[in-house]
Amino acid sequence: AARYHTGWARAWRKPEPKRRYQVVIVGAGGHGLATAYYLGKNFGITDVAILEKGWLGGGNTGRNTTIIRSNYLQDPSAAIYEKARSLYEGLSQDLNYNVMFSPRGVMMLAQTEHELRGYQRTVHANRLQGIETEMIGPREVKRLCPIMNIEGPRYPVLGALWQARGGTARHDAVAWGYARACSDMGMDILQNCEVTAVRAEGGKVQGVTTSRGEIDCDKLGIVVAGHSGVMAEKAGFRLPIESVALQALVSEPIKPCMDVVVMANTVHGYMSQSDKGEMVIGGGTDGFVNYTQRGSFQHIEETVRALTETFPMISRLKMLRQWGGIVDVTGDRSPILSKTPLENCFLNCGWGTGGFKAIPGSGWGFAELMVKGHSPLTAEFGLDRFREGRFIDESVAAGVAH
Ligand code: FAD
Ligand code: PYC
Repeated sequence: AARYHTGWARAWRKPEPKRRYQVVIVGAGGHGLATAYYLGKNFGITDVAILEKGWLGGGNTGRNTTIIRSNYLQDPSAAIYEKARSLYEGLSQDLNYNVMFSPRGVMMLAQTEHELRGYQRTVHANRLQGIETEMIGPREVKRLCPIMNIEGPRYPVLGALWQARGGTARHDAVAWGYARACSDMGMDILQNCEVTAVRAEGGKVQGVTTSRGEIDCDKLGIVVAGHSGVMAEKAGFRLPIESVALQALVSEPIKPCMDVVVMANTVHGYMSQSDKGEMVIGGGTDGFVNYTQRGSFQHIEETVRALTETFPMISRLKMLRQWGGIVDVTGDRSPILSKTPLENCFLNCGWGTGGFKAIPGSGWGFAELMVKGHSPLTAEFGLDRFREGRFIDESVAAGVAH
């Protein structure tokens, strides 16, 4: 009999937990795995365990709509998102794993005068930051995306913030590529391993208690996105974070009809087309704190209504699947990459609705922070900013999902 798809080597090992590691990372999403990868690649630290309560990439990393861009307003954000975007460009080669990075261009539609002025300001800021973005007019919008209705009915398209080098990547592949590379370096990825307590002595982290036993470590990195508040409580401190559901849906696959990513923040929806042909659609967060990986029904209706205005041709498409993720949102819509009140315990969270695009840059900077105690990429994103009122306001860049 023919033997198809048998005898494949595992992409990553399935080890038993050791009693002690130099570094333990909690959370095998993109950010946790990238942190581990750059600990190994940039600093030669490979005595690392990545603990995951479910399956790796099963959190927001495997649930997001994969938009990659770096058109943020403030300098510290532009620096980390652009570092990430530029690392994405070479990531398939770096990991020897096809992450299907597709720099197809991302446009954020301006449909009010206020939005137009906001994006013009972003373009000026991006120019000073060395990030290539531009304002384009309605005619160019229509040329780049012929299926769009630029005339209304409620809000005509006045222009768009365009980043030609933005795009998408395959979300699972990003997690899988980092995971394989970490495993190849000798790191242990421990799935079905939930951290239930953080152990400390004299204000210093000692290790964690998990569903697979006690694990000690010199340094602990907490990278659990929507569960950051829960984990922080276990470590003995509180976070200025709200966890809310953000959802997405995909249509039946159709022939290629759209080769750019479009975000329509005023009407509150965004869309791109996957390589399979499905229209990938998303909208805003639920307006209340929750931990469901579903999202509420009214958002599906609102989002689809918004997008049928912008793209009338999707009105006859069948929607195939809908899902949600729990995103960790801060008041200034910027992430937290920080030391914590517990010595040798570090925190990477608050990426909210926009952290997929940041994975390589975040991992790069957070690994440096964990090793050296500081990193130019993470310096402004400490927890202290909330005490000092030094916010990094990215509410415009966070855009459609808020
Ligand atoms: P996750 O991938 O969620 O990883 C955290 C992991 O921690 C999880 O696997 C979880 O199981 C694990 N964990 C939690 N608690 C414990 C515990 N106690 N013990 C062990 N493990 C634990 N971003 C963009 O840039 N572009 C987009 O287009 C975009 N679209 C989105 C659309 C949706 C519907 C959603 C939900 C999010 C979207 N995002 C987008 C945001 C992006 O997905 C997240 O910011 C990013 O994936 C966060 O990655 P992470 O690695 O921090 O988190
Ligand atoms: O950060 O670009 C983004 C995004 C779009 C939809 C959800 N997040």
